[in-house]
Amino acid sequence: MTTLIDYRLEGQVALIGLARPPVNALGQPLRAALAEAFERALADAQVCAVVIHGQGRAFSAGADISEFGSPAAFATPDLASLLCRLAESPKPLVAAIAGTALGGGLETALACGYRISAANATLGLPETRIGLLPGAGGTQRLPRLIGAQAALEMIISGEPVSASKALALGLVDQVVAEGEDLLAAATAFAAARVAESAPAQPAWRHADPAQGLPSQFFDEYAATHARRWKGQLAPVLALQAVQAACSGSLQAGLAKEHALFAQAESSAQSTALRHQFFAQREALKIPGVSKDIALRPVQRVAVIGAGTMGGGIAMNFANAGIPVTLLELKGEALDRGLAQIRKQYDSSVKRGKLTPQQLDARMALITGTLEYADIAQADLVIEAVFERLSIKQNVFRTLDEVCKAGAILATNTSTLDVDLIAAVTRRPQDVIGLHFFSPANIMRLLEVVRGRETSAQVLATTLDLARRIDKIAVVSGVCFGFIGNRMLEPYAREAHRLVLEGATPAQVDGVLTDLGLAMGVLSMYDLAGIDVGYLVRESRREAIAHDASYFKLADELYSHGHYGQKTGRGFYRYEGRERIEDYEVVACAEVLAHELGIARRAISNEEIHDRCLFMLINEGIQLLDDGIAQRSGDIDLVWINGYGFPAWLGGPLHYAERLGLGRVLAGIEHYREQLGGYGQMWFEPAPLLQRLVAAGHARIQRL
Ligand code: T1G
Repeated sequence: MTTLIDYRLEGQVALIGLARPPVNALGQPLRAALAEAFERALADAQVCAVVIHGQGRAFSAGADISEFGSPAAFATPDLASLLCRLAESPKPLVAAIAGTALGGGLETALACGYRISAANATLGLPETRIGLLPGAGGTQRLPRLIGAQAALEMIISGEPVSASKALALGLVDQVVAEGEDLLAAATAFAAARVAESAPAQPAWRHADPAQGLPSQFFDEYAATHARRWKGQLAPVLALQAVQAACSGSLQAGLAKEHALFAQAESSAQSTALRHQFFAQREALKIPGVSKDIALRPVQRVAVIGAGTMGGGIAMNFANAGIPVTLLELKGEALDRGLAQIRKQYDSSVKRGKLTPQQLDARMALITGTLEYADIAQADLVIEAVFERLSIKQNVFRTLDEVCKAGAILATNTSTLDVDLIAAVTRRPQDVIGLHFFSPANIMRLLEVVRGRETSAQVLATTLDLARRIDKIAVVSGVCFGFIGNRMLEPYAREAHRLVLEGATPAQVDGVLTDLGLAMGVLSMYDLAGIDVGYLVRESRREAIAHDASYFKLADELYSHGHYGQKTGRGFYRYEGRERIEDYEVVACAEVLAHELGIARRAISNEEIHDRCLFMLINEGIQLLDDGIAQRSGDIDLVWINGYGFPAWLGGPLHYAERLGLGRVLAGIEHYREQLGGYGQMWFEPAPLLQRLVAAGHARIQRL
């Protein structure tokens, strides 16, 4: 028997333990070992029942995602066929689920006649999150076990359910209380089935999974969710698979599932989403920093500044059960900040996202103060005051005086130089940037900005803390705008300039939202505030003074007090939440273009796509070459989780690889020639892009 399976007998029951750390991913070697152990149990006359369980922290996290896109994914024994073999077992099979049973892991449990779960286990079919659908019988067996509607919800949402919910659904037969021995309970359950001559496979509870559902159920479900699925393939295919479970035999349904799964697995969307899955885990690996490095304990946090950002940041810690002290200079600002936090929690309660008890518990974790002395014992302090260097430096001088030795001092700056902030303290090794994205309690992205002197321990501690508060952390070096906002500059420059050259804001934004972005960049400026953009530009006017023509329209809107949604007018007019094209903006662009000597013309959607996206991509490649970003996947994560870039395109750099790096370079060189002086000034291909194309590389990497 291989080391991948722990096989032993308990009386007449064979125990098959999946033992492939860390999560019993069902790669080909584990599949083969499971098949061998199963056949051994079947052949042993002494064995009357079988329990399958997982060693370590998971029953099984499903198929080995790294196999997809290669023949290994379907290498014999493929999971679907193996599970059909298990499902035909003449001896009762019991799945003993501890930790997590996800994807093919849950499908393995579904192929067993019975399922016993630990009370704190979670069970789910998250395949749509990586552009797939359950491909080993889940879309056929789950509906027959819990009904088509409940099965569809689990499969389309990808959301795991708790053991108690699974029991209520009929997904598991028994839940074993915490502290009780799951394996012993499962073994006893199996022996009891034998004693009562129970069938190896009980009859399906929902032999007709759609019974009781309206005839148009699936069409109505698709119509209801079409907008949210915008452009995504996996949910559509998953729905077709579940529909097949309601209109034919299990065998026919399995064949249909297999065909749909093959379509999903070979799709560019699934490739992109699987890239994102691994990129999220790679981002936490820091070259030169051991994953076993000792971390500093972070049990108490303080936030300086109770404004929108400070309040949102504080909520992250309360949500994770970490006490947080919110410090302000003035009482009314503090009261306003605390009231805003409570208001946000209240709305979560109204939406059913939070219970009143949870609201009270979270508010109890947030303490307001006007005294720096009250944060002297904090393990981590996050500064979130006005975005001006001198103001932040004063705060850090105070923190340096007040805070205990070893406290981590973080700045939430979005553009300022973290090294200049660290330099005013006597402990630059304890200073780091933690750039939260607004709204800070919602957006999952956290740019962790590593200063020149930030210690490895401080960096590793903040990355671990990011995980605790459910943020997707990406490490950035120090430069203007770090990774996200630095790439936003050229991307937004092209959008603004294109409006001067003849496109309308709606046309520019439409190209970007048609690609899948959550918002077009001009709508995004209207949301963030044209005044905010203006003030950031003002803070670095000398850096862009040589040609700020592209922002003249935004400056003009600012001068008229048109700040965007907050004033009801910006690049668009706003009536309530409705965004309406404003032809006065176009007229203003015409006047400015004339003054700037910019010839106006009809602009194609292709030109908008190429200029905005290629400049975004080019800056990302430059960031990689500069060492500000560690790897291209990090850059993709920033734009997916901070700027609404479609995850099913994998992020801007993964998208560039799909377009072809040669096409991106050719496009940049084309506009460099086509756009005269403006093109010469701004369409400078990143040297790394040129080197990658010259060397024939299809993947973006440092050379
Ligand atoms: N395949 C390959 N590697 C996996 C994996 C998987 N399914 N799950 C985790 N890993 C690796 C991960 O990359 C990391 O590696 C390490 O394990 C620890 O993971 C046929 C088609 C289970 C909740 O989508 O959600 O089944 O970085 O850091 O935070 O129908 O892992 O250490 O080198 O995430 O404790 C469906 C994916 C697959 C579940 C644990 N299953 N995994 O979280 O640890 S498709 C999933 C997770 C499928 C079938 C279909 C989480 C977790 P490294 P981790 P964690």
